[in-house]
Amino acid sequence: MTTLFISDLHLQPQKPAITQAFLQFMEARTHTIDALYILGDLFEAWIGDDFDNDFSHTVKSALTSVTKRGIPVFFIHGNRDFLIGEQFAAETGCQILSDPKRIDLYGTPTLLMHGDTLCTEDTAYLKFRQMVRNPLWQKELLSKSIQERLAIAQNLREVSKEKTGEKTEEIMDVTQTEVERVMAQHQVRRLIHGHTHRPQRHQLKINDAPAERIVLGDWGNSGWVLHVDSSHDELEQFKIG
Ligand code: LP5
Ligand code: MN
Repeated sequence: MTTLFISDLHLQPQKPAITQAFLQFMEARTHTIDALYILGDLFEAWIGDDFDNDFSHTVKSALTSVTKRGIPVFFIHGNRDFLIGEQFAAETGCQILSDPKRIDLYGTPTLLMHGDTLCTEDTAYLKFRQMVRNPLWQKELLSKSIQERLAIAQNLREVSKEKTGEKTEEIMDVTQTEVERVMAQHQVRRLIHGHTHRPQRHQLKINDAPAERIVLGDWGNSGWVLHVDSSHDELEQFKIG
């Protein structure tokens, strides 16, 4: 059987074709798999599990229908949906994993990450990340009203757009030495992550042995899914819309 990996769908009510592609993916592609891993940024923005609307309900139902069939769905937080919490997990049956997470994938130790922490030259972002991943900051934010949280999220997006416009592409990509450090630390020869929206399979060496970094793509005009089984793997791009 196969294990599937997706990330960076950035689901949002304003982009119904991508939501539709996700719903279809969940219905058509998850019947004969061992597990589905979602490596972050499933949502464009998530302001708390207590914010429910038709859109979030639809996405959650699609997840629930898969987990109810006994297919494990694992989730790693992204920088847009780090507020997904225990309530979401309980409602959908998804299991939230730490970042990084080392798994045994058909006998091959594999490291899973969202990918943002690999961008060590983006020091402004990492400082911001440290703030928003602090449980005390999150608790305080989650105690605010939905209206306030929506306004803060919108404000953060505007600041982020402005700041990313000022950063170079190199700063916003992974740092090779950090990739090698993390892979060596966790003793893996395979790393799978998203975040950078630069789908690619990179061959590298860890302690002189061949290794691979597989970068998942974001969903837009096309979607990306990595299939891994015991004998082969494929990073597939498919058309949306
Ligand atoms: O997201 P993307 O790809 O555009 O850019 C990311 C980094 N930006 C972010 C910020 C998010 O986009 C913000 C949206 C979050 C939505 C959910 C939030 C819910 C919480 C609030 C409601 C309860 O992750 C960007 C990286 C880029 O990836 C590439 O890796 O560079 O990093 C930044 O832009 C960060 C800036 O450099 C620093 C921003 C400092 C902002 C300080 C404002 C403090 C206001 C506090 C308000 C409470
Ligand atoms: Mn991201």
